[in-house]
Amino acid sequence: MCKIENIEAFELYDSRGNPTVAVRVILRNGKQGLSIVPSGASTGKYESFELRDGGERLFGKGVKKAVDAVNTEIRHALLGKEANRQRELDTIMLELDGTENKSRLGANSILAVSVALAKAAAKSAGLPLYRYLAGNNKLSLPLPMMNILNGGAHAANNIDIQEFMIQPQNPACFAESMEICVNIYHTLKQKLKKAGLLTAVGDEGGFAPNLKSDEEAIELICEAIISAGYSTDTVKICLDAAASEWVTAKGIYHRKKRDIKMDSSELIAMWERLVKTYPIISIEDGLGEEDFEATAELTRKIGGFCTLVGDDLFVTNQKRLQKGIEEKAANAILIKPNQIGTLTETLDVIALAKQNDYRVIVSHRSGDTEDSFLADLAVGVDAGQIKTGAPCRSERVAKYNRLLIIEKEL
Ligand code: 2PG
Ligand code: MG
Repeated sequence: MCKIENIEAFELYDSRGNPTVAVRVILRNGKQGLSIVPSGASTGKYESFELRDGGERLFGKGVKKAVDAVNTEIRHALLGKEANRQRELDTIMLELDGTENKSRLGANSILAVSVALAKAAAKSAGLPLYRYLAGNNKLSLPLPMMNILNGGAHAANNIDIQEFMIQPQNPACFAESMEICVNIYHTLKQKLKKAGLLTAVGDEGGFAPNLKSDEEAIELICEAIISAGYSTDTVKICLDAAASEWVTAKGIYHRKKRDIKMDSSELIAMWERLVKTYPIISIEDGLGEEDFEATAELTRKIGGFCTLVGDDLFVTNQKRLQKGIEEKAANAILIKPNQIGTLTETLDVIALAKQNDYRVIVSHRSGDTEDSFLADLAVGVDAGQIKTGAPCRSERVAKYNRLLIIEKEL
């Protein structure tokens, strides 16, 4: 029906100008799927392996080896197979790689093939991608967590917290969420300008000014919400601390840009204070990726009313999420397909999260591409939430625009 005629990989570039893997899958019936994979900056230690060339070319970041892996071994193993047998094909690639973390063939090559297969198979079935991914399950448009102020590893400013996001509560539809967030984004820009602060943007399209403190960023956003005509009851704040970037030893944190040293209990106390002071409803990676214990403690303390998201903590990995479930660490998981490396494993970890009442947030990477696969994934798995940057920089807006188009179709 939809036998694979050819698979071709090549090198393209991501939003930071770094090389990345693109794969085109061509079926015998002429249908095609193209996937371009993203890449992180504040990557988790337990993510699957991103294969890069090293050496001098393109600062060592070339992906010719990953491209070769697709064009030789992977292609050879998959040609002639049915593209809609996603689990079977992903398993073939996993076995072919043969390592725990995909370090032989690279999670970047494997994921590009995995997603391109789904795209081609969806076309072959005459279905929009989100519908193909959903099967018979429910579809829904997600609530955005929109990152409008960047710090940490995503900006060269003096802010340690990586992401300051806004999220409308109970919007009528996705288009309304967009409108609200866009109004606040532009209002924040005007505010920064007026205050003589920089309005240049960071890697995810949020503004990246130097401020007196990380808390000032929260205050500015609250003011922007109100100046834009909304209230902090209807638009809330979400943070991604990416605290693994701050870890210097077990339980010891150094917020380098501000030169503030803390231990886990001081950090927990800081988050408790912030959620009591500001309209913050979600904190991602509030503690380091090794610190399940402290994350569980934070969850005990504020998890009843605050979403606590594991990103570097879980790395879209079933085993790590299972550990989190057992230890009651966090109550939500960030889903980044390239942290794990196949679509099948991504869908499996989402299923595990849902079975255990963990909230699901589908996420981009700080180095992303025009590929809007993520939008279809969020709708197709009924994720509930998506995090894909500011309404600025086309690699971010591509996902939001795709969601607007899907909403029209539905
Ligand atoms: C994160 C992500 C995406 P990166 O930490 O959640 O926002 O950043 O892709 O750099 O890991
Ligand atoms: Mg994160």
